[in-house]
Amino acid sequence: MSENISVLGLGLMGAALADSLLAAGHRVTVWNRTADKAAPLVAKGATRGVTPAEAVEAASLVIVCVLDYPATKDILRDASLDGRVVANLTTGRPAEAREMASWVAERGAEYLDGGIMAVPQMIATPGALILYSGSEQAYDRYEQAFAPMARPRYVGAEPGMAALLDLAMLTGMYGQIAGFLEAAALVTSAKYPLKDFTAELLVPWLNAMAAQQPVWAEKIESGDHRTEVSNLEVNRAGMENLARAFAEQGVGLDLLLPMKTIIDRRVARGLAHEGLSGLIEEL
Ligand code: FVH
Repeated sequence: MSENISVLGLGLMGAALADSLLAAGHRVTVWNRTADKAAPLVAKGATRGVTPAEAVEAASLVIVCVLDYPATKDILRDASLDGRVVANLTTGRPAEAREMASWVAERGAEYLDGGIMAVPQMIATPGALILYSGSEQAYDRYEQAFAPMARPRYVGAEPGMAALLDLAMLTGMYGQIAGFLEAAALVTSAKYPLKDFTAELLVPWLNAMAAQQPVWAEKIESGDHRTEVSNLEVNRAGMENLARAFAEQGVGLDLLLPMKTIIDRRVARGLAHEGLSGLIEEL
């Protein structure tokens, strides 16, 4: 079903979102602070809103994707939101999403907050995901309309949940990047070909380790950190070994040292029999 959708914010991400909605046959109105960024979309059939208020007026679903939440509010302040659904796909904190949900509700609209798990080039491809939280009624109404941008997934009525899960996924990513960079520094210090190491050894190993994470999640939820794999004493010795080997190779272990500190602390507390999942109790 073709919908009237407005997209406010045509940076790299907003433009990709608007483009995917146009390609799916929706009637799209666009607005951007720097007006000329709308031109390529207008050439493809989008309508240009001269002001944010005019763009909002044109649609029942208003998608916002700008730099931050203060910019989102600036844009929407003079628009008549009454009876509309605002889907704010701007990246922010859970507290900002909750505050924005109240602000939008005061203006008579339903609110969805979104976390985009994709870069602009991934929009409209199978790997892209957008998390939504907030009004379930609004999500059900527009789930089909969201689909061309990225696979939509509703994560609950609490408006801050999409932002929180977005941050959690980024946290996992940063941890993985930290591990990769340390591994790469060690490998290059020995002049071993990094591309071979990465593709042939590291990636399969990380995939096998990642497959264990649902088991860890179960342990964390149950609070039972006993392990049949390797306890904290084994990991303490392993980390000690790692730290010494890095020092001998002349490579810093700065990105991983906080983990070693926490393992040492937990072992010193008499919890050497637990597995690594128990480290969560220290956070
Ligand atoms: N690009 C990415 O890979 C990430 C992926 C995950 C989600 N993010 C978030 O998406 C939001 C927009 O990011 P973007 O990539 O589109 O960023 P830019 O290309 O830099 O465009 C920024 C747009 O925001 C407009 N803008 C900034 N400040 C204001 C303001 N005060 N009032 C109105 N609009 C404003 C800007 O307008 P202009 O500079 O073109 O006039 C662009 O439309 C962001 O939350 C990412 O974290 C993207």
